[in-house]
Amino acid sequence: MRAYDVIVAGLGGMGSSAAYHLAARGRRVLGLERFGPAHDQGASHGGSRITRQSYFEDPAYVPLLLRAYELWDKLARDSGRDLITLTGGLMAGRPDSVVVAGSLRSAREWGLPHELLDAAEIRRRYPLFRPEPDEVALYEDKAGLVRPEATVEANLALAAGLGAELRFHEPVVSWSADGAGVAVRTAAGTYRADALVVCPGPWASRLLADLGLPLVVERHVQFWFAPRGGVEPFLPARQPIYIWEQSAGIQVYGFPALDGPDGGVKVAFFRRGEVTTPDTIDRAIRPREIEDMAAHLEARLPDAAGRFLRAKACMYTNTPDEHFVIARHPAHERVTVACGFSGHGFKFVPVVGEILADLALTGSTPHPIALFDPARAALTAPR
Ligand code: PYC
Repeated sequence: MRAYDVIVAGLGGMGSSAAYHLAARGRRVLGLERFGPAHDQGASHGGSRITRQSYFEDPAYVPLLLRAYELWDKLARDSGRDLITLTGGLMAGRPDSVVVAGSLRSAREWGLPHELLDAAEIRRRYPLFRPEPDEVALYEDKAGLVRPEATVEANLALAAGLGAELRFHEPVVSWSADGAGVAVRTAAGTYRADALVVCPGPWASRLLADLGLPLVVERHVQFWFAPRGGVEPFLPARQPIYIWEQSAGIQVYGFPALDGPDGGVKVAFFRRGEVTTPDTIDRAIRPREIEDMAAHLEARLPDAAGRFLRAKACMYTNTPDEHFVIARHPAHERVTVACGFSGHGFKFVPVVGEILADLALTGSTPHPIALFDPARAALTAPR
């Protein structure tokens, strides 16, 4: 059997990017994926994902975002695909909400261009939105959206063009590592390589069970509605992406109309998932869920609350602190792991691929990834 330098287990957003970066560094790469290319069974589908730089989750993400933006442009150029669109973004809520206060903190700490809009100014610039009188928004023009399926396809095509062998519909059953290398078993056989990168998405608890990470998989729903008066006011030139923290901590996010007059606008609740597993997730959409979202739109973005078009379930893999896990495996220096992206990882895909290639090939990375340590207190504290 052919020998590989690195095996990448899981070819969603992060794994496809790792495969591309490793192949671009001249390594013999084998990529293994349980479904087909750019599938809709995990966390890398739905046509759009938010990107932004004034990062409310933690200012430590900002340098990674700055590098990610460079790599998004490069990936789009190298693949000839339309992968990133900057529409500007509104991070809205009360001044002390996580979304507004956290975004402002990152913007100030890193000197990122931004504006703070009060409710009257939000209404004046973006009359589609109905903020409460005491709500405000941080606006940043570097926010926008990235295209998950096209990104995975671009990474896979570039990796394959550089000689990576990509095998689909071949789930990894188990892996082992010792001083001599790694062995990865699938239903079709056992593959050997010098190193392994594990990007399992929601299947992390199975493929990385030995790490004992307290990961929780959640089912989330993305909805598309036809705007009442047509898509014109919702086109990307007029409508920014937004994350809006409303009363009781509910966060809603949404996109402009991306896919022509019949594509509708996409909206979703951010931190309002239902605990599930990749084997048991209910992919059917319940009438109650559609009614809930329609009622939310009616109150806050009424022109978007036209006909329900479609909805799609996807999965988040959450860590307790909602920060990622990216590291060399603590017990196996030939194994690198990336998981727990907690519903906000896709915008980092190109830089995570770069980091995983660094870790797999040299054991370290110049990127600041201390926040993603699997040994951090939030992941190891008794619960
Ligand atoms: O990835 O930035 C993000 C995001 C916000 C809401 C849902 N995802």
